[in-house]
Amino acid sequence: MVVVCPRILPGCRLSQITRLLSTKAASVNGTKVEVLGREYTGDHMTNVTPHLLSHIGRDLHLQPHHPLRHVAQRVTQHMYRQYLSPRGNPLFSVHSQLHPVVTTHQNFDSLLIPKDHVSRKKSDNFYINETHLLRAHTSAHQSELISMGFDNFLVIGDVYRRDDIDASHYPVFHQLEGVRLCTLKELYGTHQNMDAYHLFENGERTEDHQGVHSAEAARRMEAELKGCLLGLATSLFGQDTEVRWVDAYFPFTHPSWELEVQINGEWVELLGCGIMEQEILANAGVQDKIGWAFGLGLERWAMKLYGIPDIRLFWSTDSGFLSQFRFDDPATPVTYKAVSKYNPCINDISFWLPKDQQYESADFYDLVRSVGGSLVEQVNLVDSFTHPKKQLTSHCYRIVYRHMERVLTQEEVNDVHRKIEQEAASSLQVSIRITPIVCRGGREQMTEPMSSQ
Ligand code: FA5
Ligand code: MG
Repeated sequence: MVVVCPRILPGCRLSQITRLLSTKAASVNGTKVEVLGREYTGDHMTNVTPHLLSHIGRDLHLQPHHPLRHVAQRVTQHMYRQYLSPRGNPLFSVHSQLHPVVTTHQNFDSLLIPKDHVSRKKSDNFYINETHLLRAHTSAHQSELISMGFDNFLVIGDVYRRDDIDASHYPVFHQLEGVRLCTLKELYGTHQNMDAYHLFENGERTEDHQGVHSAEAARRMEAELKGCLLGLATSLFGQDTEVRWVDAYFPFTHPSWELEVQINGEWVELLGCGIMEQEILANAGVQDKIGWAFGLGLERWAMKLYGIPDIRLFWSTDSGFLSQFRFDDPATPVTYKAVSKYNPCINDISFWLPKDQQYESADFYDLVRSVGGSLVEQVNLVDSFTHPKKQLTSHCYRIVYRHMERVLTQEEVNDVHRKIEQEAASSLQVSIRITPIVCRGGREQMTEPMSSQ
C-alpha cells in the first residue's frame, strides 16, 4: 500500500488515503510511504499520519507574501548585511528547499545526540521508518552542508515534532538555521603578532568553553553570535524590546543559550544557539575552524513581529488573514487584526479599460476602498486580456466583502457593489462588461482545527 503526500499524486484524494491508512493493516510492516517523490518502506517505527503528511509541500516559508516568508527574508537580509566578503558579496548561502525526510544519522547521530537521548523517542518524532524521519529541526542539515564545503549558510524549512499543542506550539513549524565557521584570521582580523593567538588548545572543558577551544576564541565567538542575534531581534522588534539570554543545553553546541522575548507578559523562547561541538566539524572534515550555530522558530518571530495570537493561523488560507501580509517590502510594518468570524461575500466586477486614457489598478483599489469602506476585505485583479480586434483591454477584479461584527446580507453587498460599478464608470471612464452580482458567500477553505496527532 502506498501513502502519498497529496502533491505527489494529484489524482489520489486525501479521503482515500485516510481510509487506507485508518485500517490497522496499513500501519504495519510493508507499508510504503512516499514523500515528495521519494518512496520508503514503513515498519514498526512508522507513525506519520495522513493529516500530518497533508502539510508537506505547503512550503509556507516559500509562499509569496506569507508572513513566514517575510520574516525569513528579513533574517536573510540581516545576515547578508552583517557578513560580507572583502569584495562586498554576502557570505551566507541560503538552502530553503532541502527534502524534509532525513536519516536518523542526520537528525541525531551527526549532531552527537546519544543513542538513548529522549529526543529520539517515537512519541516525540514523526518517523517514516526505523532509519528515516521527518526532520525535527533544521540542524539535521548542518553536517552534510559543512562536508560539502559551506562555511556560512542558512537552512530554512518545515520541521515536524510530536509536541504540545497550544497557541505557540504546532506539530509542523518552520525553522531557520544559521551556521558560521571562522578561521583564526577571520575571528581575530590581522594583528601584528598573530602567533600570540590561537583557536585551539588542549585544556579542560568548562562552563564557558570546550576543552579544545582557547577561552579567548570561545569568548569572541560568543560575543559575535550574541551580537548578531541581538542585532537581529532589535532590527525586527525595535530597540526597546526586552529580551533575555538563558543558559541552555544542546548535545551539538557548548556552551549553549536560548534567547527569550516577552509576548503578552510571558517569556517566549525565540531561538537556541551555541558554539558548535568541535567533533561535528572534525567529522565533517574541517580541522582549522571554529563554528557557531543558531536555530530560530519562524512562527515565534512572526507572532512577536505582527502580533499574531495563535500559531495555527499561519496555515490559514482565509483571505482575511493572508491579505494583511500582501506587500512586497518584507520590512513593511503591520499589526495583525483579528479576522471576522462571519462569512465573506465574494463578487466579481469586469470592465473594459478606457482606450485613450491612462488607467491604473491602484486607482480602482482606492475607489473600492472609498466606496466600500471597512466592508471590503480584499480586492484582486483575477483576469486581464486584450481583445485582438477591438484593441480593448478588459480587467476582472474579485472583491471580498466581510463585516467584522455581523453577517452581511446579500442585498447590502449588492448595493455597495453597484455603487462601485457606477463610481468606476463615471470617475475612471471604464465600461462595465457584465454585472454578475452573485454573492458567492461562504468562507474560503480554512484549515481544519488542529488536533493532536
Ligand atoms: C532546536 O531545534 C535546535 N536545533 C536549535 C539550535 C540550532 C541550537 C543550532 C543550537 C545550535 P529547539 O527545540 O529549542 O532547538 O527549537 C528552536 C526554536 O524553534 C525554539 O526556540 C522555538 O523558537 C522554535 N520551536 C520549538 N518548538 C516549537 C514548536 N512546537 N512550535 C513552534 N516553534 C517551535
Ligand atoms: Mg528549546
